Amino acid sequence: MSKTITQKIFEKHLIEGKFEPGKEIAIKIDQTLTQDATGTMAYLQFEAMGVARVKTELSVSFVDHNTIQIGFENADDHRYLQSIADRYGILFSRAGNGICHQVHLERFGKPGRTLLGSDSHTPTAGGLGMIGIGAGGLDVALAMAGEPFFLTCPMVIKINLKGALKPWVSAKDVILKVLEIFGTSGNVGCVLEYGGDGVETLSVPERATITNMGTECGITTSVFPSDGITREFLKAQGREDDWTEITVDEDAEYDGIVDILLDELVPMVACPHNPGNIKTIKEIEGIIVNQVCIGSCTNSSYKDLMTVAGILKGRKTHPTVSLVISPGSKQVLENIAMNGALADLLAAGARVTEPVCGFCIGNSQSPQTNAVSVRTSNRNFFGRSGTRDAQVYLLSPESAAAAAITGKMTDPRDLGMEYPQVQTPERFYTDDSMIITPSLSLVEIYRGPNIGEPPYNTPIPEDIQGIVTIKVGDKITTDHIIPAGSRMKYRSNISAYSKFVFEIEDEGFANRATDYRDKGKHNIIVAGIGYGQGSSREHAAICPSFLGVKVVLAKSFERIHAANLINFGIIPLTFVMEADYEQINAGEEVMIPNVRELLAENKPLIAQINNREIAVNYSLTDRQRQILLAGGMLAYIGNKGAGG
Ligand code: MIC
Ligand code: SF4
Repeated sequence: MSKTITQKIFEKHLIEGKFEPGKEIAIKIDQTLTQDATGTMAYLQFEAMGVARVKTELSVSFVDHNTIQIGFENADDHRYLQSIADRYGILFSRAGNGICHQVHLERFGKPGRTLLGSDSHTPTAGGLGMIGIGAGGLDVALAMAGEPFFLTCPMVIKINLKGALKPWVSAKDVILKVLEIFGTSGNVGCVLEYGGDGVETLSVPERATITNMGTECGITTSVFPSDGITREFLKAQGREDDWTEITVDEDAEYDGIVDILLDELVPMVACPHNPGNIKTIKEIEGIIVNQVCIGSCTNSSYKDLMTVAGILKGRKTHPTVSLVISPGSKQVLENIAMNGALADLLAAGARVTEPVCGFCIGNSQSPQTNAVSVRTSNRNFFGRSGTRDAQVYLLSPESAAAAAITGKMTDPRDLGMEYPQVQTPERFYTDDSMIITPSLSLVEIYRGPNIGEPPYNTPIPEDIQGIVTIKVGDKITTDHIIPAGSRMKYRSNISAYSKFVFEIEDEGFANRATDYRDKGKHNIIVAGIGYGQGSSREHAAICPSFLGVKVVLAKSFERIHAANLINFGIIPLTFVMEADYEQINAGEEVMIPNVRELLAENKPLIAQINNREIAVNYSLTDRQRQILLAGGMLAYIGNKGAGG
């Protein structure tokens, strides 16, 4: 039978179930990655599993998010992570070595393998022909302990790329087009598999831009074939031996096919405050721009920065624009330093930062009040830049460089210059000295005062006797639930971090929830469609669970967040009739009787609100119901034993 690339890789890794879309399957994970902001919690949970060393082929711990180091917290976290890596057999990519996804692509990714990462942009690895999936830290910890990863077997949709991109139009415009077609919700359980003659016109980092930002569609992952271009990339990294060919079989059947004509694409932009809010640059031309940020795991490759350097060479940044450039990795920075392009960027007035997430996560370079900030990153959620009223637009490096020069939104085709065609070196300068190999000795684990305890919840009670502590609308992201930016340094300290839950939506939430919890009431969150979009941060479940949230009742959930809620003992319930969302208000008392019993028997639930009754639903596997009943994954595996 003819097979898609997705099916081939999944089938090679199946541990439970069959490749039948919609059914639960379990797959073997070959590689894992963590980053520091989700990593500390992942490793605290890994330690609690009592496993002597990681059981994967390769596990890497990156430090790239919390590197600002105002106060001791970040540095203490880094040291904790380094000691854990050394002891348990994990490679440690030090702060300054680069953004996890870019470095993983350059140094570790292998076609045909599976990668589970505690970061939602782990699908970046799909640019190399891998299945890269984002998950909560606890699921990644389980994979490191040798446990399979459970997920719903995805449908596979082919994105048929035809032709070739015109000058000034680039990979970012392709993924912005995909976002225009698919939007940011309603795509749970799909893989986007790229094919067509246009694929061979795109290099691996360009493919990785596309698979990276595919995350914003809310899909399981995206994948490209592994072909001659993949081989060339790995050769330039000195890793040709890691290459294997993976292509789709002729006549393979897809669950859907969408054509994209590359020749017809034009420079695009995602407008505030959602990556699915797509226009062409021409439609918003002339808007005055205050800040331009180039970098992030979406667009910070050698090719991206060389293109920007080519555009800026001999020109100056507009006097009212602050131009920030964050290279994706030390490798990219070193290569552009050696060939002189870095000097061109500096001469143009760029503020070049160390290779980290930085501006993208809003923990530095927040723009001025009311600013228009244009960025090459992947998320423009409300408040994420660190400046509440900033208007953030997402676009390609070419369009960002054009705005840096003119001070306004500009279609780069109108710059009146020749497009700088970048030649990628046959062999990059590479130096892995910032990646530390573990000694596996019984080093003492360093625990500064910022390192807390692994989070446990209590089992699901007999009845939910609660109160609607907050009612929110559609497309609430994990950035709305628990902000990153300046608050992110508390990632290892749940009681401190929990004070900021829903800070952006409702500053009184945390106090109210604490008060209700202490009075013995269960907190309930009511939400619209696509609840929990965006980041994989499990803190968006852990912190509410710490505040006594037992139920989220929403119109629909995004995949990673729903899994995180279950892992931390919060029941994700949906409305049987979506219109009932209107029947329930913040501050109302809610009773859901016999939850424990009915959940155990997989029977429907009824929520009683004053004199009204609302039918609520859940779609949980046996395993997920057992996890909830136990009070979350740590309690569940405590009973069952992990990695044994
Ligand atoms: C993000 O881009 O939102 C993050 C920060 O990388 C998150 C992870 C986190 O919150 O630590 C993600 O994408 O998963
Ligand atoms: Fe870092 Fe931004 Fe990428 Fe998240 S999206 S991993 S914060 S660069």
